[in-house]
Amino acid sequence: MDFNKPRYTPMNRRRRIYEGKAKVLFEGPEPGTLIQHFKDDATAFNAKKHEVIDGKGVLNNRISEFVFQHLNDIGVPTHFIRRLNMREQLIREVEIIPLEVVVRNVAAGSLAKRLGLEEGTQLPRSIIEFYYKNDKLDDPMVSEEHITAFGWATPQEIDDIMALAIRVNDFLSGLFLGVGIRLVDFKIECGRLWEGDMMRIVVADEISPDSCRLWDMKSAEKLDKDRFRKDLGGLIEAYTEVARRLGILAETDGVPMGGPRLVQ
Ligand code: AIR
Ligand code: ASP
Repeated sequence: MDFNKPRYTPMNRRRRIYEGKAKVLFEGPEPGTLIQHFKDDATAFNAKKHEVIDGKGVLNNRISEFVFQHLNDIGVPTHFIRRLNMREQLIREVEIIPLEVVVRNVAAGSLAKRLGLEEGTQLPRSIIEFYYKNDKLDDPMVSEEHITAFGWATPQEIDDIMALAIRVNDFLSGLFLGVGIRLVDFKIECGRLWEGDMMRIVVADEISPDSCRLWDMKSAEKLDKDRFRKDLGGLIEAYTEVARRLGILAETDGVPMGGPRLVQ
C-alpha cells in the first residue's frame, strides 16, 4: 500500500464511521485505514460539561502525532500512520478494546479522591488501572476479573496491554522530563490490529494534554485538560506551551489569534 500518495475525498463526501466527543473517524483511502479528525470540543465528567475551544483540535492532532510517531520509532506498536493536515491523521483500523488504561506516577484526580491522598504525592511505583469505557456508567473502574469474566480482553491481552502501558509511561515520562514537565498520569486506549490471521495489540486513540496530566516542574502549573475541568482558563495557552516545549511550534510563535502556526 502506498500511503504517501494523497487520495483525499472531500470531507462532506467521506463516510463517517464513528463520532466521539473530541474526534470523528472517517473511512480511509485504503482498506484497513481510517481518518481520525480532531474537533475543538472539550468535554469533562463524561460530557456533562461541554465547550468548544478554538484551536484545541489542531494542537492535539499535532501533539498526538509527535508522540505516536516517536512510539512507532522506538518499536511500540500504534495505530498511527501519518498526519494528513491540520486536523486529521491517517490511522490503521483497529478493534477498540472497551477499556481506558490509566497509568499513574503521582497522586491526582480520582485516585487522590478515592484513597484520600494529597495531590502531588509521588506514588511508591507506577500504578496501572482499568476503567470500562461507558459514558452512561461514568467509566467505572474495573479489575482484571471483570475484564476477563465479561470477555472485554483475555488474560494474555491484559498482559500485552500492561506491557504497552509501561513502555508508553517510560517514554512519555522521559520525554516530558526533558522539557521541564512532570507526567502525573495519563490514559491510553488499545486496539486489536488484524494482519491476516495474526492479531496484535496496539496503542490507539490519542495521547495529548486531553489525556495526560502534565504539571510544569518548577511552578506546578497545570498544562492539561484540568484547566477546563476545573475552570482555570488558559487551556489553549497551556497546550500551546506543551507543543512549544516539544519543539512542535517555533519558539517565536506566541499564542495565536487565528489558530496556531505550525512548523512543518
Ligand atoms: N482520562 C481518563 N478518562 C479520560 C481521560 N482523559 C485521563 C485523565 C488523567 C487520567 O486519565 O486526563 O490524565 C486519570 O484521570 P482520573 O480522572 O481518573 O484521575
Ligand atoms: N473525556 C471524558 C469526558 O468527556 C472524561 C474526562 O476527560 O474528564 O467526560
